[in-house]
Amino acid sequence: MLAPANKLTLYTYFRSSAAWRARIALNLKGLKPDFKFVHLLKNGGEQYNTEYLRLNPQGIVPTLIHEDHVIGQSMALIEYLEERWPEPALLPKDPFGRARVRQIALAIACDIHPLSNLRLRTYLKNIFEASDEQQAEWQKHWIGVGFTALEELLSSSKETGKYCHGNTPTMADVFLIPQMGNARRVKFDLAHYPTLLRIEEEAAAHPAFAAARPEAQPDAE
Ligand SMILES: N[C@@H](CCC(=O)N[C@@H](CS)C(=O)NCC(=O)O)C(=O)O
Repeated sequence: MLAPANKLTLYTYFRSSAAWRARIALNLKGLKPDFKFVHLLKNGGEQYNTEYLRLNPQGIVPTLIHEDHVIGQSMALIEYLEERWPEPALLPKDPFGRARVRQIALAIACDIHPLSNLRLRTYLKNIFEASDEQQAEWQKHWIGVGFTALEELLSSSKETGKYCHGNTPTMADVFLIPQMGNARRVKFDLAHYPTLLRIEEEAAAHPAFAAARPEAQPDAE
């Protein structure tokens, strides 16, 4: 089922990996939102505009609007899509499987991604005078800690298939692929993560993932 285009609006920024998650999930569900672009660097960061802060007081993207309801936080908005448009399912049916998929997604959303966020890097720079190289080292360190655990989790489980859980994309892949993109941006060495690389390659051939890539976005620079 497709939502009328004028009823779904996504506030996004091409480089944002959290918005990238939302774009993948929308594509997988066959939903076509209107895009509103929030440039995180221009004009002191458009996420800090009064108008945007009214929608998302955290000053972060993505934000989804549906039927006049405003939903922030990528996990919350993707779970919302899953509940409103259950097919194709991004969570398995069985409770253990659902927990495993959420475990993978949350390992990224809570324990890797926030440590690389723009405002955190800006703080490292402004308060601790961290250079660009030092900020990149910081990011690589925390990506390494998180990816080492994920590689172990995925490579040691029979539940892992072509994707993180089985042979079709789930919410775990929706979170993993953009984080792989972040890793590549800071030239993190992915050679030690064969399972993550294999899943990334699988997803790259899927149209919903391909269309969500930063470079495929209308606001890409
Ligand atoms: N936990 C949030 C994270 C959102 C987030 O951190 N978005 C970043 C871009 S990936 C952002 O808007 N950063 C703005 C800033 O740091 O100023 C979610 O999953 O939606």
